[in-house]
Amino acid sequence: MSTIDAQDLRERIGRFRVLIIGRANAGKTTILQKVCNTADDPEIYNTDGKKIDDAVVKSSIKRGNHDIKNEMVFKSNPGFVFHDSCGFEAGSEGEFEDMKKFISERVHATKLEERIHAIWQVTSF
Ligand SMILES: Nc1nc2c(ncn2[C@@H]2O[C@H](COP(=O)(O)OP(=O)(O)O)[C@@H](O)[C@H]2O)c(=O)[nH]1
Ligand SMILES: [Mg+2]
Repeated sequence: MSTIDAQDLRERIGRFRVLIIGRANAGKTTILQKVCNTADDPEIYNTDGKKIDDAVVKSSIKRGNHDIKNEMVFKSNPGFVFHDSCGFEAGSEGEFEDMKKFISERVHATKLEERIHAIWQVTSF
């Protein structure tokens, strides 16, 4: 029987990738800031690894536009990558479909560094 060494696994996956889901304003960004022990806004990168300008991020959030494939990274915790989804709201079938597609593509991604390693659902009361 083979065992997988935790250190070896960490090296193989590169960064730990988490999809965070919940409604807009559920407190997703806030809770990620807490776990990353930072008050900074995350940096957003597209799938090509290109940083998206902060002003562009802000204006697309305002328009309710966002791409689940974009990567959120806090400078304080570069070993973690977060994907943001607010696909659980009534009337956002498009977002929900994007989320399902993203999950089905990424849970079994051949490239370990592209795989999502955890899904975190944030509910608010
Ligand atoms: N009362 C309360 N407000 C919170 C909590 N977490 C976040 N907020 C506030 O709710 C708003 C939305 O939070 P945000 O983290 O941006 O939510 P996101 O849209 O899910 O990323 C912000 O004004 C936060 O300050 C919480 O636990 N309690
Ligand atoms: Mg947010």
